[in-house]
Amino acid sequence: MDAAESPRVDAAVNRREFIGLAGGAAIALGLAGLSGTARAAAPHAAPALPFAEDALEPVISAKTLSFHYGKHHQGYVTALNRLVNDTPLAALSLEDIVRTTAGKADLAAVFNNAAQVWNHTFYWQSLRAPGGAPPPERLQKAITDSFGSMDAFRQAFAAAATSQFGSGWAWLVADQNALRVVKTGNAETPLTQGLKPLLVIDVWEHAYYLDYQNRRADYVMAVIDRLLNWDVALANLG
Ligand code: MN3
Repeated sequence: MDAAESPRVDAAVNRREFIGLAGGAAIALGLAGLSGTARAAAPHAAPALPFAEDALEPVISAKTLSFHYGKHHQGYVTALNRLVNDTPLAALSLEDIVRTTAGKADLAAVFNNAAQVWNHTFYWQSLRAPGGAPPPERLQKAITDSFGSMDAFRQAFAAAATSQFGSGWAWLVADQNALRVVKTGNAETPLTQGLKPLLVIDVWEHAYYLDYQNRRADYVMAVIDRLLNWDVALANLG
């Protein structure tokens, strides 16, 4: 345990007396892909990748996958477990930690690590081995109803992913009955914004720098055109 961090988190949590946690814990997950892992309490773990480390080549190399999953994702898991250990937050599921700590300055370290664990697990599930098959018909209709055409969606998603300044994420989300593209900075996640995430692209430099260096747009277009897991998006849409 990190002696410098845990007492501070513990004190912040105790001051709050966990008002509102019962409500947070009662929120249904609603996401097909994350239901098992996101509902488990500490110690948290990075779920196994849904594909082999070389399965996304040549769009994303095995070397990138190895570092991204094995070092970055795992690093957030390790930090999160250290931060919540011996605090009341240890009893909460990953998703409830994200919801409970969002927007609270004194719990920013917990939020950042918990949300990054959640976002990365969601990112792996958003991807599949290079393909190019169009979305299932129902999802295609939802996309064209909201964006006008598949190509307009593609352009909107790419624009969000390439225009996010600095580190962050580009998301396809369901907002009530419409689909939207949104971008979030650092660890921020639409999970806490009343939106239902369907797909995400990680645009932190660690996601593409070994393969694309500064060419984020090339990485983004390759992911959009070849790696998006439409079946998972449809399952998340529900
Ligand atoms: Mn990442």
